Amino acid sequence: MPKLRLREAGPALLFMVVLLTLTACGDTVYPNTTFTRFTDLNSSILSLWDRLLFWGTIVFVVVEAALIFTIIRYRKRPGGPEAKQIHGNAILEITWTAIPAIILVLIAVPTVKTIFQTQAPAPAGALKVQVIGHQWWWEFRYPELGIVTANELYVPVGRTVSFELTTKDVLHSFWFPAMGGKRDLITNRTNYMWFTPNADLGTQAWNGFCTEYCGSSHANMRIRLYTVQPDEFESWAKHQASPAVFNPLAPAAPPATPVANASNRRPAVPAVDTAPAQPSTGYVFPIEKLPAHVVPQTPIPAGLDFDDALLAGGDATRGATQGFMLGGCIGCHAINGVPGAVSNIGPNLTHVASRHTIASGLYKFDGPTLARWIKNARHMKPGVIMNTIGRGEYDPGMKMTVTAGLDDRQIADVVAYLMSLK
Ligand code: HEC
Ligand SMILES: [Cu+2]
Repeated sequence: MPKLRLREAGPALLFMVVLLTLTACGDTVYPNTTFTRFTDLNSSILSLWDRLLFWGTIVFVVVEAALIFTIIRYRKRPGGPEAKQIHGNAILEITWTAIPAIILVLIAVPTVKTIFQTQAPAPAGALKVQVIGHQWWWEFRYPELGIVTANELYVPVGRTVSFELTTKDVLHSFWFPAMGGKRDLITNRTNYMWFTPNADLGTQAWNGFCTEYCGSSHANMRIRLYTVQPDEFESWAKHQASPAVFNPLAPAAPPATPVANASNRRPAVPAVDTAPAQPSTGYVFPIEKLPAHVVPQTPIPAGLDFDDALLAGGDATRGATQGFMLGGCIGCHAINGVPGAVSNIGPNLTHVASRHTIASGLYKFDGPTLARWIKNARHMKPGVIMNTIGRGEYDPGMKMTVTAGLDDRQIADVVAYLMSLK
């Protein structure tokens, strides 16, 4: 085998280094990167990271340079003299012990400081949000505001949000990379985390993820965050705290005016289209402002058919009074203002039509998707507690075909009802 000489290998090595460097270029944006300074939490973590990288780079360059220099300069040459035989060198040994010790102090002090800083209790006046993990979706409660919602989190910019993290079942982990470090949701324990989205962040949408393996749909347990302006948040919050907009099931109240707040009143005309007829009464993050990476791209799985023509004839009143009851939805879903609909086994549906996604960010919120979800949620998202409701559908959880359940027309009614819950 011919001997590889450095002079000959040089150009190839150089080429590889240049190629490696080039991979770092390009105008690719990484929307889910955590290397941002969009919150105080991320800023302090990033500052620490920068410092570690700085010292780490110096150590790497010095050590590698010394290594390469020694290898080349003192390599064995034909006919060269025998190397000098030595034993110990006090100065050298003290130096190479002292320098790492100093570097460790320079790393440890800011690390401990950052840990204390990010673990401290949230500052007074923070907005409290309870995050409850479920297999496989997120419940959000704003206890001071009387809001219970799911999977899409609204926070005002410039104000600290203080999260109280718990889980209904197994371990989960809560992470919006652009906003800061992740934190686990631990069974029988409450964890805390807080961050303040920068006041100049603007009205933007962000992705979040469950980052602790939690079962078959772990990868389908996503979250959206909307950082909005304080007045937008206030408008959203006020509406979210109100009972269902359309409520033919309200207990004995003046007919056709189910909502006490006049600003929320809408005529009791059922929405008959997949496109909701009524404008939203509170602020909702504008759908056209959603960047592509925040819009779910999951296709409906094959073999789940629904006659979309039926959606145009969906009757919201019938959906509320019949389908929603016959389908057993009331056993798992809360709708504020509907008697008996108080369960939190599934997401709170009071204002479900103000969300842009369903099933924990897995699918777009629209009529055809909702219809298929109701028909066979377990076919669309493996393992979900929500049973298959479409008559004649195979329920992959129960391993049997649904014989009771709802037919497509009844499902279209329920979809019309859900679409009216702005
Ligand atoms: C056995 C309990 C159960 C029943 C019954 C049930 N659901 Fe669900 N539903 C769930 C669970 C759990 C989820 C969350 C699934 C996930 O994303 O992992 C869910 C999710 C949903 C969603 C998506 C909500 C969101 O914001 O992501 C809609 C809409 C929905 N259900 C409607 C209905 C309707 C309509 C019925 C009745 C026809 C119904 N559900 C019956 C448990 C149930
Ligand atoms: Cu999870």
